[in-house]
Amino acid sequence: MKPLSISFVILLIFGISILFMPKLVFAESLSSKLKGKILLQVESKGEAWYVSPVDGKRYSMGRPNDSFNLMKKLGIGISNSNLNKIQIADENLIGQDSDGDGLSDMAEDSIGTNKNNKDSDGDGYIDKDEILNGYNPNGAGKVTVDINFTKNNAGKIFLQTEKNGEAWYINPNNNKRYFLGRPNDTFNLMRKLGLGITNNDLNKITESANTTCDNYQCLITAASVCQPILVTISYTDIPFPLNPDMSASGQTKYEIKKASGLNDCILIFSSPIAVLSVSDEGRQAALNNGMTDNQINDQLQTMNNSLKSVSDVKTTCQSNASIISEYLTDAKNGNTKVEGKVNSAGQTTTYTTSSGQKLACTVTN
Ligand SMILES: [Ca+2]
Ligand SMILES: [Ca+2]
Ligand SMILES: [Ca+2]
Repeated sequence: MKPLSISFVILLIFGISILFMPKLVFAESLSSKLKGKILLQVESKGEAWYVSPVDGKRYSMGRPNDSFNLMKKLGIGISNSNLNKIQIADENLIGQDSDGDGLSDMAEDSIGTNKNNKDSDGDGYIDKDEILNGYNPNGAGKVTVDINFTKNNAGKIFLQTEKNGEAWYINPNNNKRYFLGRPNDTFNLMRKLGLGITNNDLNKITESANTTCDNYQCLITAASVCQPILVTISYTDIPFPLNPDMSASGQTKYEIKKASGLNDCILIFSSPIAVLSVSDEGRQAALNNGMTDNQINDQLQTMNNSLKSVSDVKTTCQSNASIISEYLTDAKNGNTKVEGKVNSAGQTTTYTTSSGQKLACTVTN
């Protein structure tokens, strides 16, 4: 057969890319159109999603506490002077209200008005009326709303770094900021502001790994259906095999991702980040042997530095969800078996699960 000419190959690649382009462009425009919005999965049980304006990915809102934590996690720090450029919405301002001006104590702490005085600046207009009508509740005149600043930040969640990290959501539909006071307020607000979306359209937006899980059980549950998730599992006081007076604490990060094809699920885990410590008895024994406290600390430091240098090596395993979840169950029970030997470069390790399934894992960095 005659070899294909380079120009023909380029033409072919170009032709193929044209074929796929409309779909890709559409998916991207849908995601960018929905940036910063809350979506409700109407064909399902009404699950709520937030499309981050930062990365364009969708984040599951979960239950009230999950959604509140998610907002805090995705929130971006902002100064009070910048936050004040955005009009406040009449939402989530109720709650315990010591002075009865219609603004909760929590909201007043955040906004900076006096929670024990209906009319903080004594001009005859109560705090809430001033705020909702664009007047400064703490002094004369109006508050200058900066609509360009607001639009540039539409859909974001801001955290007040100069206060106590209170969260505000900038609603792209009306360019107002919504106070995310208590976990239930956040959840109810998100449901109220949410737009219905079909499963088909929702699937065009990349799902972000969920990060609200921190134990093997929820990792295994997610893995069993290949639900994307990021999990950090911490451990403490694990005996150190080389020295009974020492113990290790630290964490391991796991990630589950979807892939296409037969082996359609990916597990990525990083080598544990471990920190060694010495027991009081161990320290006393070393002191009795003539070591000084400084020498003990230096030795610990040296050991921890060398541990640090091997941490964060990532291993990637691609298989089906049931094998991955079985492997994780074995790992949880301290029951993982390595099959045969690792390959010559030490890059691939094959594990055998308790039911005899094989899982090949590759070092990826
Ligand atoms: Ca009040
Ligand atoms: Ca007040
Ligand atoms: Ca006033």
